[in-house]
Amino acid sequence: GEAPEWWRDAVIYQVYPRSFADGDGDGVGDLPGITSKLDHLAELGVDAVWLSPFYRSPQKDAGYDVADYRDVDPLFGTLADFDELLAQAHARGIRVIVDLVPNHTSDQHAWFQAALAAPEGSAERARYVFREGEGEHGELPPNNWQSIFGGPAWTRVTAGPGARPVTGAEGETPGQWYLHLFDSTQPDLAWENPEVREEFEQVLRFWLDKGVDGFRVDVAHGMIKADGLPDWDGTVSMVEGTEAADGDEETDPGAPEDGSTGAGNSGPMFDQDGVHEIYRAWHRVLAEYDGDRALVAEAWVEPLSRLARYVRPDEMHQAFNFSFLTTAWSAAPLRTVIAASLRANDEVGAPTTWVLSNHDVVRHASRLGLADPGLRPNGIFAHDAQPDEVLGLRRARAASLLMLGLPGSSYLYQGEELGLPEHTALPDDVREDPAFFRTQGAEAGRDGCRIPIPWHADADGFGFGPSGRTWLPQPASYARYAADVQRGVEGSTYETYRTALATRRAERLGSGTLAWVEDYAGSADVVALRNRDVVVLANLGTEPVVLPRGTEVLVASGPVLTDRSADPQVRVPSDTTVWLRAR
Ligand code: TEU
Repeated sequence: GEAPEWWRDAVIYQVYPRSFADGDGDGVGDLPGITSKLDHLAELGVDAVWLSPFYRSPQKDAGYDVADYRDVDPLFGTLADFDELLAQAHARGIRVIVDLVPNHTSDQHAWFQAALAAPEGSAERARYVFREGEGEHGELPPNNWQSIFGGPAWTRVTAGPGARPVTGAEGETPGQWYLHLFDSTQPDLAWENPEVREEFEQVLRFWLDKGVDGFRVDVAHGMIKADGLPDWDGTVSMVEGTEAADGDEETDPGAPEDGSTGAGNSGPMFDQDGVHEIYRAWHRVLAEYDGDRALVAEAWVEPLSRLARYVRPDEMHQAFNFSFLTTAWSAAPLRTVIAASLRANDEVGAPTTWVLSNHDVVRHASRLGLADPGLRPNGIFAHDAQPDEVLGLRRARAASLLMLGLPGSSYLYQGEELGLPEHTALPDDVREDPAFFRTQGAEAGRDGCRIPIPWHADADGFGFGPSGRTWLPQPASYARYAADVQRGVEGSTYETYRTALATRRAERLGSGTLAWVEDYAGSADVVALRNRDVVVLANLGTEPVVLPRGTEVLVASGPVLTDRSADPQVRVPSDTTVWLRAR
């Protein structure tokens, strides 16, 4: 291709199709809606988009429950709509990455339906993880694993061919159990089975032949489970949080040198050595195609040196750095995690892949506005406190400008370029996330970060689509964040992102190298680094940082203060990041 290994320094924008733009007026976003907004993305200046799943699906987990990997769900359009989106994106120089969900299928997938129809021990059942139960009558699940959405990771079905989930009805004969690390409608595939491997290679080829530029691989640290499926007493639930989540301790000043934050999943269901063989095979499939197609791992693995195994030269190309996402808004831990990421990735020759928000976590504009300065690990999935919206936005812009100034690739989540906060007041009866229904926790569930995008402040549904309908209600405050009230307005969040992306490209920051700058501020609460000819300085302290006279500010995440003298002195306020011309 004309841009070799384009992904190394790319800015990639996550589109969550059901909430980006609605083309047909049913209140749910769709592929034609995305196509109609490609000019917004071109103007913003991103290199690529990653599309969350749009495949045929009963939508029990918003499309992460795939019933047919080779077709578009009618909710989102048709395969022809996809081809049009791809062509229109490519015409604008925007690459397209699609989501691959290999850990599990939908229970409506033809394979799972065939597995239920077939007897125990059949080839159809062997594509999934069916097991006999424990206890005298198999009445206990095969092991003690819990689902990430809460509750047991096993569901029992009736005995023999034509099985259905056991309901406890009269005359039912209970039989085997099947494994699901997520919802019971998301049965885990058996990746030891060569048939499963072959099928997914064909799925990769189907989309590669269409011309996609890569895949985001869902739960890339799942798939292979430890031999014998041993019991495990650790916590995997995304909503109950980890032990550290329960305490009120402040951010640990002695945070581990390896940058770990508690974001990693461990246990016999995650990060098993066997997954790497799968990625080596996929790497070879992608390498048969031109244009440097890429694989990005969604792997909640720590420490960063362990995560780097996913991006060895013959495996994936990128892996989201969730340790960075979960780091508190505090200078010392940020410096530590940045250094640890770059170190671990340099060792394998891979770029670090930064991200601050996605469709699974509380938007960073709200997360960083929580009173507790040391982000509780479960604050990324759910929170019960009311975030300070002004403080949150200020910090979010500062955090984003810090991220975009780092070498490597960065992912943006739709709406963060508008500064959107989380919807923290969704009524329970409109929520759709299965993670919420299984736990009924206050503010648990991920719907609040999946609200339809406000395009026009004055239109019904803030211009999400032609009918004004939106599948989730938007907070009234979204009028302030609509794209049309920010476009062309100096200092708006949108224009700040746009300037940052243009400057990042002009200065080639994505392919630069980092050197820490010690002398700029002398404050322990400042993160300052040099990348090529730019100094990135984030002030996380409470006092303004005064810059040497004559310093040229290239981009600022918020207003900077200048005195009235002839040779004005710039002061960088609290919770602000600036990019400066290095001298
Ligand atoms: O997410 C995997 C997932 O749930 C992690 O974010 C999880 O929360 C973490 O490992 C807990 O520590 C992916 C998708 O992004 C998500 O939307 C899906 O619900 C999930 O897989 C199932 O496909």
